[in-house]
Amino acid sequence: MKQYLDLMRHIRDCGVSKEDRTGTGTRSVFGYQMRFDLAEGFPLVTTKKVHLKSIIHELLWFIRGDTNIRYLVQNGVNIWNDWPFQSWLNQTGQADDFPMYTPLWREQMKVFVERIKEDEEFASSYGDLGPVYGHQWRNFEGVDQLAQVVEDIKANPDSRRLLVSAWNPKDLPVMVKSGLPPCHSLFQFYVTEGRLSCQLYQRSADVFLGVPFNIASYALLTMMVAQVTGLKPGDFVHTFGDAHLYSNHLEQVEEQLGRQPFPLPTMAINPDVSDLFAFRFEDFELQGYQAHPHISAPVAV
Ligand code: THF
Repeated sequence: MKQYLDLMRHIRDCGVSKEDRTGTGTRSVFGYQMRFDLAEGFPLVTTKKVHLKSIIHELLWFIRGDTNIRYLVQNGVNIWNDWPFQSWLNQTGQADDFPMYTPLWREQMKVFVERIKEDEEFASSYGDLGPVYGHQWRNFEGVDQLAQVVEDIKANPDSRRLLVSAWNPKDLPVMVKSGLPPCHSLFQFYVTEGRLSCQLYQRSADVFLGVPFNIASYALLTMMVAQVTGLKPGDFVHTFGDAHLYSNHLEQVEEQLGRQPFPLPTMAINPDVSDLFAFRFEDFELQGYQAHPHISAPVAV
């Protein structure tokens, strides 16, 4: 995963300081590209331990077309909680009592998450992120783009139109209200010599926290789509718009840049699954993952 360390180093050394929506402040570059040959191993960052379980559940959640955090929290995945939690605080007039990131705020988050798990009605009122990834992949103005692209890859592998867009201008106002407009906005498949490659255009990237998740997630999606279309996984190409390091992640970045990467792990996928929509968590097994200790950092909301 030299590619990932190179990206962090590039932003640290060549990035300019830029204010952002969250008020945190960033160092940022515009335009960058990384490439991972999936035959060389599964591209999971090794210079800090990355929680693959969250990544797999999040991807299965996208593929289901689900947009409610209930499935995630019921499976112990907490990466999407900050947004609906903060919006519940705002809507119910509690925001002033629980200032963001304070211990009190964290305690109240637990209360919120428990209610999402236990109370289905509460979850449907306050756990939905709006028409985010899952919705756009499976139901973009009525179009099931994911099912369609799998059929298109099988029927016409030479096609140059194998795209899925999560960027739906019509839905942007609602997405802004309930969460975020999609950061990983568009992806395209490409087939040659029996290999399936995938390129992602990510308009905005939180390089320390989000990007290790994004790389692993799209690498896994590429392997899954390859399996169900009878192809071998090719390259995952990761293209960025605004790639940034939040100013409150810079110490963690230095620590990580001082570490030596380990050899990549491999990902074994149950070979019996031939339908993209039939994968379950148990169908994936990461083998030989050796990683440096986890480094934690706050997520900017
Ligand atoms: N917003 C911001 N500011 N950063 C992001 O990375 C991000 N995402 C998604 C949507 N908005 C974003 C959400 N994805 C973590 C990881 C991915 C996320 C959000 C949060 C995170 O906190 N990771 C910790 C904990 C891991 C865990 O709980 O399993 C980590 O240390 O990796 C980018 O798509």
